[in-house]
Amino acid sequence: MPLARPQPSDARVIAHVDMDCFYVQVEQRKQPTLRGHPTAVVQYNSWKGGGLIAVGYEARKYGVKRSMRGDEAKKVCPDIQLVQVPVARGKADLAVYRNAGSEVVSILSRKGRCERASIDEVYLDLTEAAEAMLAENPPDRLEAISEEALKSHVLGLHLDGASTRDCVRAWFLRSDADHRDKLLACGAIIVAELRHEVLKETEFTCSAGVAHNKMLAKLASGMNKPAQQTVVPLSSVEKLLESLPINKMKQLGGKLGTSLQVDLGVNTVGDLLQFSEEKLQERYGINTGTWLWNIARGICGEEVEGRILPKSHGSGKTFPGPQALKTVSSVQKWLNELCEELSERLLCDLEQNKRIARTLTLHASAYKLNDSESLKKFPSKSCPLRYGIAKIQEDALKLFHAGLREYIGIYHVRSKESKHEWAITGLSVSASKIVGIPSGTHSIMKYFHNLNQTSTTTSNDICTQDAASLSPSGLHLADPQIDTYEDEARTGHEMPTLYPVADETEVCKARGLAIPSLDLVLAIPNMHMKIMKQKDLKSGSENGLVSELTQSKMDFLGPGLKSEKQKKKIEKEKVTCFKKNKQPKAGTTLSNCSLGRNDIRNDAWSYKRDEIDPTVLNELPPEIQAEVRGWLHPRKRAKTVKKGCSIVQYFSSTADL
Ligand code: TTP
Repeated sequence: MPLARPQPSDARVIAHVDMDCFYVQVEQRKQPTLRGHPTAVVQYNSWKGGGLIAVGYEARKYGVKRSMRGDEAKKVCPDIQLVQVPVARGKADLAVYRNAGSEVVSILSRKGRCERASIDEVYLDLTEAAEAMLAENPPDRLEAISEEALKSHVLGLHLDGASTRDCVRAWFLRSDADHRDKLLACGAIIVAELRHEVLKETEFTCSAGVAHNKMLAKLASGMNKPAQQTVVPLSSVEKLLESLPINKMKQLGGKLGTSLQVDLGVNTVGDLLQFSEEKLQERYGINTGTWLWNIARGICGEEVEGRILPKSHGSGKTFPGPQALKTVSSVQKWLNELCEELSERLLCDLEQNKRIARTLTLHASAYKLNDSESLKKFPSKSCPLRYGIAKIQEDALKLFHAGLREYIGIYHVRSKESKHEWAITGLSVSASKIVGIPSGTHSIMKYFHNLNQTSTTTSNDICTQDAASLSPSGLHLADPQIDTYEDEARTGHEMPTLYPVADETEVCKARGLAIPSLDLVLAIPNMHMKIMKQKDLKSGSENGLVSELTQSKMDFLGPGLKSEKQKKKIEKEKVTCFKKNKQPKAGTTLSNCSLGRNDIRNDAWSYKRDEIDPTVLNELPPEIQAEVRGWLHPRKRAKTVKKGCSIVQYFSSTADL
């Protein structure tokens, strides 16, 4: 199906706001003596003066560029002040920049839906605010339009010999203007005001683009920098795109842009107009073809997502040249550092925003020594994220091993001679699929804190067993829990969840089960016992299961439950539970286990059934929903659970995929 075609007549007012040389401004605010001086921020790596990652506008005048190293920058601009990014754990610490970005976002989000697109840029949907202004206080009735708004660059404006300022003023005041232009004029006044507030409250300058869609707004915000804004009336779009080099368009800087140039001779966005939508679809697929056809006409239906918090958290480091990592232990050392930082940020997000992340991903860049195929990319790997520094570190290492096996091949990994066959030049861990914790689950906050304090002491849980099987000498090629990053979007579930992925999932992994709806396992503790029970009875290994579950559970719970007495109690409970269910049928209720009637007992804490987020259940097939609801509310249990539609089958059939 082609993408839904957005209407060019959509009279939306979208702004893209981008902080000017952001890291430099943050450093200049920290050290005001740097203001007005040519300044650049350099990476944490002093080789040749360090790589420049942000160059202030004063330094740009001398020809200093981001691609330079500090030494080179000093040659072209001897007065340049080089400031190193703050360092923590032997790597760049970007917290100060992230926090500064958040300050700006909180101001920009005052007038409409706000999407934080990166550390220093946001999209704003100002349609409602602009409509309201046009209805109540239109520009032609405004006594004075702010100086900042009058400095706007309005694309396609005819100057007619008058001063630019007068022409812009006339454009704002035109009473016969098209409704969409009037809305843009209101949007430009609002954005100028917001930028002024940002300057007043944070001392940061930013630039902006105001247009009818995200694509055009983004394009415009970079056209006049620093501290300026550019407006794109609909009538100027064709001319703007006509001569715009294809690689200036977001998403066309890479392979697609190169293919358009090489294969179709398309050099500007306007050149795309000569191709029919069918032709572009034939060549690049239905969605990409339609997207290209649309952008050639300045059409973009992408919504501004209401999201001021980051979509993911990441921590990474590069190891250029001789710093490349060549042993697993050196990789592990760095992974531990990166995971520690990631864990801190996750806990901070949890505490401040009550959000949890659900997917852990490892990315690495590498090269092979003595191998002609060394262009092969190190595959990114992901798995469900478990909270607690030690667990994140452990899982990240497993993901690394999984990636390494694929990168150099299992036999190479196993052979002793392969010791120095690879070198890692970059490592990063990220946490994504971040969701809010549903209200009414405050106890979870405490739970996470306890888990974090205790999990570092975990030493012999199921996960560790898996790590052994995943070690370079292991032969396990497939790990159902580990996905390639590319598959993440396809396999991920966006359901809210009550709990982080916990050790229970590791039990499933150890058993070779796929867990298609992990959230359900998490949202309804103990249900997994039933699932596992079914599987295990089939394979005739009940005892093994009980002990694995128990061990896993123990580690999940932390030292508070690690006394022998407590261990035995849990062991007994589980055995009782499973003995009572010797031949469980699909649909057997959890009340057969030693659970109370109104509270589902989890050994870490007790909670009310009402705390279970119903949206988790809504994601299941209807028959399964009925069954699960029956478990949660035994008296109201649906009588219509069909044979052959049990949760067990739902899981096991998918597990076979
Ligand atoms: P950008 O917005 O790309 O650039 P900038 O803000 O420095 O300058 P401009 O005014 O031209 O927008 O990047 C934002 C910040 O991200 C930048 O200040 C430093 C950081 N950054 C890196 O650390 N490495 C990079 O490769 C890039 C591109 C940016």
